[in-house]
Amino acid sequence: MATAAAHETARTQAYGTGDATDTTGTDAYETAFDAAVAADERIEPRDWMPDAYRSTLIRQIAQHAHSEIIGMQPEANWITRAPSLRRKAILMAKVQDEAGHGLYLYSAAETLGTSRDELLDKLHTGRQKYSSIFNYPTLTWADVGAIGWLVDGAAITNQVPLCRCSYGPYARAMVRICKEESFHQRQGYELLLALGRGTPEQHAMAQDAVDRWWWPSLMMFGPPDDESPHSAQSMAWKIKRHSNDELRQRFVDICVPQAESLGLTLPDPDLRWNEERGHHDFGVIDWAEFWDVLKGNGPCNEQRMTQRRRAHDEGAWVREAAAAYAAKHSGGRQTGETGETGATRA
Ligand code: BYC
Repeated sequence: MATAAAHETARTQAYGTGDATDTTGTDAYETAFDAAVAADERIEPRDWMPDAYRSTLIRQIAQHAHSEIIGMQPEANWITRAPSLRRKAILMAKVQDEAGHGLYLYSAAETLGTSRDELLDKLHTGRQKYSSIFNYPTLTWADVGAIGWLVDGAAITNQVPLCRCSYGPYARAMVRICKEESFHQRQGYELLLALGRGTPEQHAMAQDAVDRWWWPSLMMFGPPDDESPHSAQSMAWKIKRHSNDELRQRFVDICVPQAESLGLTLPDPDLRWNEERGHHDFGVIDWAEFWDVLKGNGPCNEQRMTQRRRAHDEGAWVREAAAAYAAKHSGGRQTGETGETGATRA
């Protein structure tokens, strides 16, 4: 690990002129970048960074942003049928939060030199992914609870370490997202607790939802470490702080006592405490199903993408109106024709 003083010298040499786009002296830039990562400092948008670091971040942040906005669909499915005004208000707030997370994340990706239009185009044309989890259907009201408890719980486990990601804008966006996800997780837990303590039918509905969401939630952490092409480099760059399998294990260990408190069982006959490892052993994940869902063959892939493209097309007038409004109020400071202001992309 570089000392802080060595890093400071390298950084001054590289960035001293303030012109990080200068292509001469790339070695010094690279040294400064490596030193900053080694010293656990944040890389900021104007800092020099390797092209592959930039493209890895764009890939991951875009996939994350897409997951947030596609993730609104399965839950929004239940807003009109929430069983009480209180539950409806909570669910609406949660779904709205997910839209907000998408906005923070698209903004973080834009600091890397891409645009939201470009990223959405890649999503709509299948060139970028979103999380596999949102290709499963929400069949009953209990699914809202299972998503909150398991899906948001998995998201928190994965995302808390991202608050320490080496790229500043992503790390900072994650702080607020994790706080909100924490609220989401608790509402799901509380919802399942109410159902679990309710009538036998309500308990059975909660159990059925957990049975269907458990394995897909474990898949959210990505493929096993030995089949994860990006993990090693992303961890070396401190984008990812833990491997997929480490986080998956952490999640299983968290969920087991919570399931007991809920009075629900996790659908895995191989799940048991391993004294030697200090962790729970768990059964084999169906990776063929995971890769199949990624290829577009999950139960809801087509429905999610059709709905996303339709929402985008139907929102065109909002984007146009916002662009016209921004142009009108820019007082000649911008032409408005590219639509490249925050206000133009509502
Ligand atoms: N689904 O080398 P790997 C949420 C892809 S929660 C789909 O391990 P990486 C929310 C991966 O992209 C969900 N694709 O990749 C919660 C790569 O494909 P490409 C979103 C997956 O990036 C509640 C290939 O498989 N969270 O937002 O090092 C309500 C090889 O994988 C999945 C995030 O995105 C998957 N489950 O690690 C609403 C968190 N897993 O790109 C919303 C940030 C892997 O080469 N992301 N792939 O074509 C991450 O932490 C990492 O990107 C991952 C994957 C751990 C997911």
